[in-house]
Amino acid sequence: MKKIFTHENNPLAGAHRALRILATAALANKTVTIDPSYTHRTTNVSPEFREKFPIGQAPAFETLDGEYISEGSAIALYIALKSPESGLLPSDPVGQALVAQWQGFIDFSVLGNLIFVYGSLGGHNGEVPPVYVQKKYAAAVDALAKLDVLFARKEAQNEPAFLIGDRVTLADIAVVSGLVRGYQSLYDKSIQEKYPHVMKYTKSILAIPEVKGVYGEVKFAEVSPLKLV
Ligand SMILES: N[C@@H](CCC(=O)N[C@@H](CS)C(=O)NCC(=O)O)C(=O)O
Repeated sequence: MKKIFTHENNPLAGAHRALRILATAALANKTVTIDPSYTHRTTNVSPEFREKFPIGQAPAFETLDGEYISEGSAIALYIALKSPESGLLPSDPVGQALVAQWQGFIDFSVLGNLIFVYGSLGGHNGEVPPVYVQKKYAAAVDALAKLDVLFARKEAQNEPAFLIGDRVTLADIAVVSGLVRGYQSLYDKSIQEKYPHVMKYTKSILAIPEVKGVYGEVKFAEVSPLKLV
């Protein structure tokens, strides 16, 4: 039905953005294909690509009607909007604003920090003072801790373990896609044990058949390459 351009079709290489889109599509009952001709830093710097996608980043998404969308969160939103019957987007303004809230939270407070740390560990950020890398890591863990408090409270009050209302929404898919990126490495066993409620929530979303069909068995990290000080 529609296709994405992405270099992130390998979950081991940190495919959180593509996986968020594919899991949304699975729940929305829409077929989205990954364009195999995409080559990162070749395709996305070409004039033809830039004309369609001025941001020049992956993932990028082309609809069947020839519309072009960048940013993983915007692409997932589009797919959810095209499937109102899926319930992925709440119908009320507050619910829709909360989806934006959770997408922003995971993109900036979790992924922004995690990706900076991964980039620094991989030597991609130049000379970064270790104390600054630590600060970013601590911020990513702090975001996880906040989610843990939320899900502990929901459990104590017998509320459903979803971010919005009593069913899975795009907010859950977005947040879990970012958390998985953390659980694959920096959110290691010691952190998983310290924040069990958000871990349980993540596993429950990953167990939804459509989501599992996209993610398969997620491998949770045992030991982080960085210690929290
Ligand atoms: N906020 C964007 C970030 C996308 C992004 O940073 N993409 C990187 C690859 S992971 C990219 O395409 N960078 C351009 C390049 O490396 O040429 C999203 O969530 O989709």
